[in-house]
Amino acid sequence: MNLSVYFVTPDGADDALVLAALRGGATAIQLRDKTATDAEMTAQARRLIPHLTAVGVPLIVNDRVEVARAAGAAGLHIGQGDGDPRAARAAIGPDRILGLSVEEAAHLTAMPPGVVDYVGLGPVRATATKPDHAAPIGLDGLARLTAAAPVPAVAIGGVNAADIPAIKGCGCAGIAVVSAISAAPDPLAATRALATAWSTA
Ligand code: TZP
Ligand code: MG
Repeated sequence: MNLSVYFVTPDGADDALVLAALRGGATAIQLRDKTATDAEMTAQARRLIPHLTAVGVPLIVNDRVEVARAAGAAGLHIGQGDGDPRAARAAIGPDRILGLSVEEAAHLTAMPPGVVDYVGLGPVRATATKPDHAAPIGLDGLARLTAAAPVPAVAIGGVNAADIPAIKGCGCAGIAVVSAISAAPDPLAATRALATAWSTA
C-alpha cells in the first residue's frame, strides 16, 4: 500500500480528472462524492477500477460500504461519524483496505486495534473543500498524531507541494489532497509535481 500521493476526488469529479491524477503518478485514489447517488458512484467506480488495477493503484470508496462492495473496490474510507470501524471491517471483509479519519488524539485511543489499515490525519489547515471540517491540527499537531498512530498516516486538509518536506519529516506515509490536484490548471502535471516532491523530499 503506497499512500504517498493519495488523490481524494472533489464532488462531481469526472473520470478524466481521476485518470489524469492516475497518469500523473497518484499512488492511491479515494472516490469521495457527497452529491452522487450510490448507483452513480458504483457505476463510476466500476469504470475506473480497471484503469487503476492495471497499474496497481487502489480505488478506495469514501463512506459507502455498499458502493465499495458492489463495485469491488480495493478499500473503504470512513470518518468518525460513520460508525464503528469494526462494523465497516466486518462488512468489507479482511482483504480490503480500511482507512479512518482522525482529528484528535482521542480518536486514536478509541481506535480498535488491528482493524484499520491507515489513518487520515487532519485537517492540517482550514480548507474550503470540506466546510464542516474539525479544528485544524497544524503541522505540530500532525507530528504528534503521526507519532501516536499505530498504522501508517496520511496528512489531509489544505496540503500542497510546499508542505511535503515537513509532512514527510513528521513520519507520514503520504499526503491526501483534493484541490492541490483538482483545482490545478493541469491536474496531471500537478500530480506529477507532488510525486516528484515526495520522492525527493
Ligand atoms: N477531510 C479533511 S480535510 C478534507 C477532507 C476530505 C478536504 C481536503 O481537501 P483539500 O482541497 O486538499 O484541502
Ligand atoms: Mg465520512
